[in-house]
Amino acid sequence: MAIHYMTAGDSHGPGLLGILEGIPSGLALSEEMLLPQLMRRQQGYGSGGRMKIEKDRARIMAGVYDGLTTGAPIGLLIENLDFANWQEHQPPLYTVPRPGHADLAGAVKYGLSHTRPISERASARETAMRVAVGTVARLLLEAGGINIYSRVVQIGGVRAAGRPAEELLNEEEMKEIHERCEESEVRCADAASEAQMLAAIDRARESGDSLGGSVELFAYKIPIGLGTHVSRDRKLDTRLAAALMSIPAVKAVEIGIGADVGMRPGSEVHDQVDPQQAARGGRLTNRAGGIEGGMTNGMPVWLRAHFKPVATLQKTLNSVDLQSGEARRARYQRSDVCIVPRGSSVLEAELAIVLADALLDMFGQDRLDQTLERLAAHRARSIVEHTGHA
Ligand code: EPS
Repeated sequence: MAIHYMTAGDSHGPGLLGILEGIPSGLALSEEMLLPQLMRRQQGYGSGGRMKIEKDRARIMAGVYDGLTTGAPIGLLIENLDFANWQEHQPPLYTVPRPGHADLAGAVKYGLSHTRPISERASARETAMRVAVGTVARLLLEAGGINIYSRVVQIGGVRAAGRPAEELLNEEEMKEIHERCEESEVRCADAASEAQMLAAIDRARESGDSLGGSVELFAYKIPIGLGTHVSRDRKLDTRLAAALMSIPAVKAVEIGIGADVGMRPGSEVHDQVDPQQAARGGRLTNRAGGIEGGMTNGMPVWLRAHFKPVATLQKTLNSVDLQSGEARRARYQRSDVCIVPRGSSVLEAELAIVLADALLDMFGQDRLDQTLERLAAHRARSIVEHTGHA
């Protein structure tokens, strides 16, 4: 597969490191271009006090010359501003793991009598670097005319009203929905649902609880054939599910109508082909989420991801002291009540990485101008022009 990336860094350490390999030469890239997405990740109703401390900015350490990528690995660095606050008073060493977090299994696995090294690395702080890396992938996709959008569709028990994702075939309509989401503190396009979501987060905060929820992701102008049916690890579904499930707190991913496929007959699941609708990708419906047989089919790609509530609750849960083995309540210091609104920018970043990866697999990854030429030529061919060679 064409690109891969790795991060290093702890939540309260000096900073986060990222290395992204495989981006072609010739993509315009600057620190300013990474900022808007990093800022989006820091916003959202239900965020904790830490987001008032951090002002995420990624420094470009390698892989860019004269404002253009060189084809070499791109090195990024985000400083943790909170690091300075812990220099005199180190945070306490917690010995009681939080249910729902990596604390307990990590302490047992790595032989630790306290959870700090585990909670530092399992922290969602790492997602700041994912967004920086994902923004590079996103800029590459945008150079090919491919844009990514998202909307929050559920927070706790509140499900948003609005057009079902399978009907959102038109990018202009999606743009409007996305813009309304950008104005909303919970990234929900429907005003009545938004008010209910805000109230649900307030109630959770007042009762010392936390809330999860669901986000829908969309990508338009996707060429036919990204991914492949030939091998399990190269199928696009495999790569999307793995990438989104790797985000902390994501517990389920659906592609297209997802779990609903088991409830509808085949005639109401599969998207019939209509050659007259070539301009709309050849289909009138998009229940498959733009992916069939591990490949994109030319329709918009859409997915749904589900976040669990954050594991750090003011209303602490029953646990065990790692040093005494006695029953104890989990610790609480500060936390987000709901990360779903800002989690959408992390989902978008991982979606961008997978789509950029598959795009470069198919159209080459040496230099961007060649990649885009091949993409344009592919798009210009009709189905018969593509298939008529053999
Ligand atoms: C996190 C706990 C909180 C979050 C953090 C993830 O940090 P702290 O313990 O410093 O209050 O704010 O997320 C971020 C720092 C971030 O940048 O998103 C956790 O335990 O996962």
